[in-house]
Amino acid sequence: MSPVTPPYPYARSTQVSLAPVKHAPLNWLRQAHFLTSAPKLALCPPDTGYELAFAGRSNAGKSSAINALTAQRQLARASKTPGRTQMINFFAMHNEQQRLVDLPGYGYAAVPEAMKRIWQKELEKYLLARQSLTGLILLMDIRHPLQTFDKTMLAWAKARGLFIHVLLTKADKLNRGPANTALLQVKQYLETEQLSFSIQLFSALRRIGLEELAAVVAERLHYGSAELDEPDLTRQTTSAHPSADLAAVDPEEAALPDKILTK
Ligand SMILES: Nc1nc2c(ncn2[C@@H]2O[C@H](COP(=O)(O)OP(=O)(O)O)[C@@H](O)[C@H]2O)c(=O)[nH]1
Ligand SMILES: [Mg+2]
Repeated sequence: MSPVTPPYPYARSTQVSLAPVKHAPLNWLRQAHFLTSAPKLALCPPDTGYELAFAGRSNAGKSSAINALTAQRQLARASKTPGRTQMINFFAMHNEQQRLVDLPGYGYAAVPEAMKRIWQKELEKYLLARQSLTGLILLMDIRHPLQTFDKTMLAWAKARGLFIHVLLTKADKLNRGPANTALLQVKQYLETEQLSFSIQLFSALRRIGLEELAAVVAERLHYGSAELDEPDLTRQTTSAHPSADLAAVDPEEAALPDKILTK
């Protein structure tokens, strides 16, 4: 991957024929809908297909990120209603073999300590045992990264060799300089820990890094693979440029944008 590129403002000049690639994953993600909630690993939906999990401490910006990513104001908010907060929430694409998972975070001590421990255990079980899990998106507030919860999640992901993509959220809260400094500091930590990862700045509010995140999600959920192909009404099929249509369904072509840093 290419070196650090400032996250904003966007000035991405691409060839015309690449435009559908840029937008296809975000269009596809609009299909996301609530599938089910599971209070424990044993009650998760069948462990088939592809799943990508979002984790972060409460207030890290997880709901906002999922809502921005799927262009739905309320999708992840629904999981905020009492009783659902401590559950694993599943959202499916049109094809239910492609799922996003909202993992419970911890924080505001509305939950007793013993309960938190039980939850921690379930989370660990999910991360270590779930076969359809293809990666972990770890969200951290750019102003307070690498808290205990984050390090625990990273350790579990590492134990399993799970793909890790880090979002430094609320990037709009910092100017470009400090934001990039934070990005490099976290990157350095992850390298020191010998994790295999990619990392990016993100802001749901300002839509910073949304396309980059969508590309990662699309890749992890095997978007566009023939095996999972179903009619997708949101996908552009009429293009004046023949190569554009090809590119829109070819995941190889939808390579990760250059604003993502990898190890
Ligand atoms: N400035 C800013 N605030 C954000 C952003 N994303 C989330 N927030 C705010 O951070 C708080 C927590 O967000 P939420 O998505 O509910 O976090 P969650 O607990 O991780 O699901 C809310 O007040 C959001 O409005 C962002 O990109 N920029
Ligand atoms: Mg939330």
